Amino acid sequence: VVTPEFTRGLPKAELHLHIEGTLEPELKLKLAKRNHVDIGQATIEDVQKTYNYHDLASFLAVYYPAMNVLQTEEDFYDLAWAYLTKAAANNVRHVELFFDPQAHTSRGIPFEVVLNGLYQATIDARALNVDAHLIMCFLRDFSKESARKTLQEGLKYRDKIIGIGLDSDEHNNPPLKFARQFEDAAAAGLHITTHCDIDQKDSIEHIRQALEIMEVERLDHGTNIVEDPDLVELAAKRQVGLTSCPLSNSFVSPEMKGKEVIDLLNAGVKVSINSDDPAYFKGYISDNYYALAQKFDLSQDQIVQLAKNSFETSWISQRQKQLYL
Ligand code: ES4
Ligand code: ZN
Repeated sequence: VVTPEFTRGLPKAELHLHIEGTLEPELKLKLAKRNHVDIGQATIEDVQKTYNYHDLASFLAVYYPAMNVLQTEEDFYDLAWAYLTKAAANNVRHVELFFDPQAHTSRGIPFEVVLNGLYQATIDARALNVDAHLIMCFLRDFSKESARKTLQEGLKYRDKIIGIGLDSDEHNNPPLKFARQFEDAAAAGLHITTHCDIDQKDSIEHIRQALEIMEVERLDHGTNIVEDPDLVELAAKRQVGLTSCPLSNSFVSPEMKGKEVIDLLNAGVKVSINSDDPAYFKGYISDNYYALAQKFDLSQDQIVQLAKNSFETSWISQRQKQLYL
């Protein structure tokens, strides 16, 4: 049987984690005080009371304003360090974490303040036996001109970034809007992935664009792909990684897309389990594995396969992968 101890002890990679989504109420209050930012909440209970969301838009409306407390390089370091110590405690050996530069540059925080703080934490994480890397995301509800400028900034720090992602509000913001920026990023040797959030208006069309036209290496969420057998076959053939996040899904879909995850496992698609925004969705990565195992009665073998998939679809070298597999 699958126990919480089993899901915690299993060596795993985390591939879908927004570092801003790891901001716990306690650190939020501490940084608000340190930076003299009035967030309108004084206690942990006050903060938690604002956590009302039932869809992507209502979640993002809580999520972005909270980032105002992040001001200095030290703040970004502290945020990432807090997550990385939790990752180590969950036996996460490898993490590729998302950050949203535009969520900070758009409110006057310099790009390098964000990057330097986060990057230093990834260096220091080696002491925790966690191999950590940064994926820079474009906010898809911002213009492609803004994404172009953000990519230009990011390329100044090419060696500190492993890849490019696409997140935020998907409604009327298809992956193809950023085809040019993804092409340029790939040409610079960056890996590429995109969110295809669950049950969006044009889920299948967005997944199709991402796989057939932009040739991304992973889909973040992406589990609606089961509605199109041809796309499932393509994802299996190309070994595309699908990064599913059960507890995040549970806020908008009671079955957490568990049936889809099992179908994808059975179809040979490299699906993995991740935590998305753990401070907001009530659980870190081991909790996500456990919640899914409980609800769908998964076997230890299925859990091990999901963890294997996380290493296989990670962006570490082939030689490094063999250490884990
Ligand atoms: C996100 Cl669940 C989700 N979807 C899209 N963008 C995001 N950013 C943080 N969490
Ligand atoms: Zn996400």
